[in-house]
Amino acid sequence: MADQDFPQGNLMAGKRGLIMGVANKNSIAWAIARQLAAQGAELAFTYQGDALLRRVKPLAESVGSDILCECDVTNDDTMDATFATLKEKWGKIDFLVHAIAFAGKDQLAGSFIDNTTREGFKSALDISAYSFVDAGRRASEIMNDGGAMVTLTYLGSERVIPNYNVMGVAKAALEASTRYMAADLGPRQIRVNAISAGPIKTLAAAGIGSGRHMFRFNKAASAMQDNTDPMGVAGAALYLLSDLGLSCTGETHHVDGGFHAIGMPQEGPLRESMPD
Ligand code: NAD
Ligand code: 0WE
Repeated sequence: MADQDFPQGNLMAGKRGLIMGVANKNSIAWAIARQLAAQGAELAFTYQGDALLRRVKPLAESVGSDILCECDVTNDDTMDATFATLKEKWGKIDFLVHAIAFAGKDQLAGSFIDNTTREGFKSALDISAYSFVDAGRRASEIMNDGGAMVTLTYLGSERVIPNYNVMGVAKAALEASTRYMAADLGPRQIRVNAISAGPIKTLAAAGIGSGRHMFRFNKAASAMQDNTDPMGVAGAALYLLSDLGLSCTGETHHVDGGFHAIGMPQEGPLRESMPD
């Protein structure tokens, strides 16, 4: 049933959960879904709108999932319906994967101070940060004690990344929300963590102005001198969502080839990729 490229196991046997944020086969949420399915998890998926159903349906079917809910996180009716469906079909769930972010294109270029509008700020924070609080609360209401939640974040929350702008502010709010959620749900042994992934070629990373420069710079300046492999992100999600992750909560775990750990990169690779 599960994909060939992830070895089979039983770390998630008997666990059921919701995956939010698959758009296509390159989505980080899809790598996570395949990894969890390979370990015996039963999955349900949300998709953002009719346009994406065509892509998400075959993916869901390929891991044996028949629960597919349309869900726009800015629309309470679709959020209500998604969690009502899970309650009706399964009763209880064991985990939640949140891999959703959006800011208006006009908010992701040039000067942060000049280009960030009130509406742009509100919408980015609503879709990219509040949605985890909202989905997390709804999920917690039907989650078995001992369950877990994971969201995806990016270094732009901690450091300035050109053009990431209001998304960096949203990711800072998302990481702080992760800690507050962890505190609230800790007494029920529900763990809440974030994975801070390095740049990965997905729909959300496509078409960003400085894309080529960013991937080359990340490769050259990371400890491992390579770009981030979504398989590593999926492995981290498996750890955090399975019982391997016991006692780990409120954490932001970097999976970025060590980019975040480097203060100043070695001279060689950086100079070769960026000649004077
Ligand atoms: P992706 O485009 O495959 O996934 C983004 C998802 O967000 C899509 O499925 C889209 O439908 C969904 N989405 C956006 N607005 C929504 C809304 N209003 N309601 C419901 N869903 C909505 O790209 P991805 O890179 O896999 O992104 C997943 C997560 O990973 C995001 O939170 C992103 O910030 C994070 N992340 C990505 C990278 C990267 O370089 N690709 C690095 C670190 C973190
Ligand atoms: O979180 C992200 C991207 C999220 C994202 C992407 C888009 C593109 C299309 C949010 N909103 C939109 N809005 C759109 O209209 N990443 C971590 C990937 C990413 O995006 C960047 C990055 C990186 C890395 C944007 C600028 C600079 C670096």
